Amino acid sequence: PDLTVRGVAVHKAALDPEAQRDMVTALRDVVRAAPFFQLETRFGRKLSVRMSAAGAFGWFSDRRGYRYIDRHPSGAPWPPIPECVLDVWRRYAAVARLPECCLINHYGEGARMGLHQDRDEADFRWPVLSISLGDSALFRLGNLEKGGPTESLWLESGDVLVMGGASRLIYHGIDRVRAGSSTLLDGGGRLNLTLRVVT
Ligand code: MD3
Ligand code: FE
Repeated sequence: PDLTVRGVAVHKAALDPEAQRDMVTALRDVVRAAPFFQLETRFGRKLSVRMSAAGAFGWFSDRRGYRYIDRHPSGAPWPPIPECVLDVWRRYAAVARLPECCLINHYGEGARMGLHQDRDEADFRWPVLSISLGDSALFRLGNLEKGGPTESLWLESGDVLVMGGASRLIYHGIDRVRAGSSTLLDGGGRLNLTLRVVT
């Protein structure tokens, strides 16, 4: 990796502009079959990030809590994870299993994601991989427990992060997105793909 922050491997510009455009093209088909939706937290607040997913599972949240579901809220099965996305997993995660969930987060103007852990998966020994596309975002890394000092870094279009080992359970979030910093996406904003082994 180009740098490692609190155990998170950061691969800057892992995807060149052409690979980024190809991925956006593939994601357009995914989102046509599985349109973005806005989830509610268990406290009845709407998340500012719009979500969809590809793969065997998508992630869902409502007043009953957080969980993985095997269908889009419309009832349709999730589309398969595009091959170009799986290729990034094969190259940078390089583990025996393929991801079962490709969560697709879209950040429009003002969207953010509070500090949280990813812990709805069955086995934390599998890494999590993230791909950033579009506008740059200020990413914050905390600790294995709530509180304590944090470190921030800007994620740019084409960057790939791999969270393995101890960093798999670190608190993390997105503080803000720099609107207009990229022309990759037609409507602007930022897309983040988070790939996870779920079962
Ligand atoms: C560090 N997404 O979907 S990606 C998420 O940019 C999520 O949309 C953010 O956090 C986003 O759960 C951050 C980077 C990321 C993803 C998973 C992690 C960092 C992580 C899991 C453990 C530690
Ligand atoms: Fe997360």
